[in-house]
Amino acid sequence: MSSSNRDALFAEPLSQVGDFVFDAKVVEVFADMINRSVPGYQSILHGIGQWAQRLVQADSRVYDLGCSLGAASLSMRQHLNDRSGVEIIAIDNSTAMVERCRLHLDGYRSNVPVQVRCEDIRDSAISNASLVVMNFTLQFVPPEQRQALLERIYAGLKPGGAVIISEKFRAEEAVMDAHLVDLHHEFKRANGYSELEIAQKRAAIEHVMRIDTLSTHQQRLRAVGFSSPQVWFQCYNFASLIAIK
Ligand code: GEK
Repeated sequence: MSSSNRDALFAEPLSQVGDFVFDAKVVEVFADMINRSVPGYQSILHGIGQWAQRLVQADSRVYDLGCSLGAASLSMRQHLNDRSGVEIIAIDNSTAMVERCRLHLDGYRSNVPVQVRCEDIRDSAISNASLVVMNFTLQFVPPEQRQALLERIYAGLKPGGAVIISEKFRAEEAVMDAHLVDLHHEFKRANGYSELEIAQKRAAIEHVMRIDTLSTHQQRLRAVGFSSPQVWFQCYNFASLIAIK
């Protein structure tokens, strides 16, 4: 990776740390940022591909909501070459992300079509879906709007279809939560982030990324109709859940 694609957005002291936005500057460094910040990111992407291989039905749609540069779509596409009539719909509301995502996906050959849309996922139509993925996206939707979004996802899924939700989460117990947060910060330090970068990024993200506990996620999934939401991946305070309709 060239040094210009290395995430140094919070490396210098900022007089005022504004709210984090997914703009062109973030797009430039996004791959490095997410790999060095999210424990297990590559394992989750691989797992999403494996779930797609198991659960995606012929002649159905797959949604990648909050697709960023399309990493989850790419992983799923690699696992779906044998499936007929499948279309992936990748959606993000950052124009900078969507433009780069299209370029990124065009760089790989596949017989599975991917449509990239610039939309707010709270307004997106979801239908004939056999898999809906929100890989670290739901945490950016205002908490009071999360259930309505999941209701629409549930309604748009075919029987046997599934939703995958990966999130940073808050542990129920304060002491345990402090340990997990600290372990995550150790992970970031080990990946080369300074104390200043960790502190400034935390300040920038705290108003835009509002995290739930895992039991809140599971209760919400049950409330909209999913019967047995399951955590299939966890590393520190990052987890991925799957729920089948
Ligand atoms: C990956 N899934 O690499 N509508 C559409 N997009 C949104 C919305 C919204 N309401 N809110 C946030 N986003 C990706 C990583 S990043 C996670 C997902 C992170 C988009 C936002 O623009 C950004 O691209 C993405 O959700 C979140 O597998 O940066 O921590």
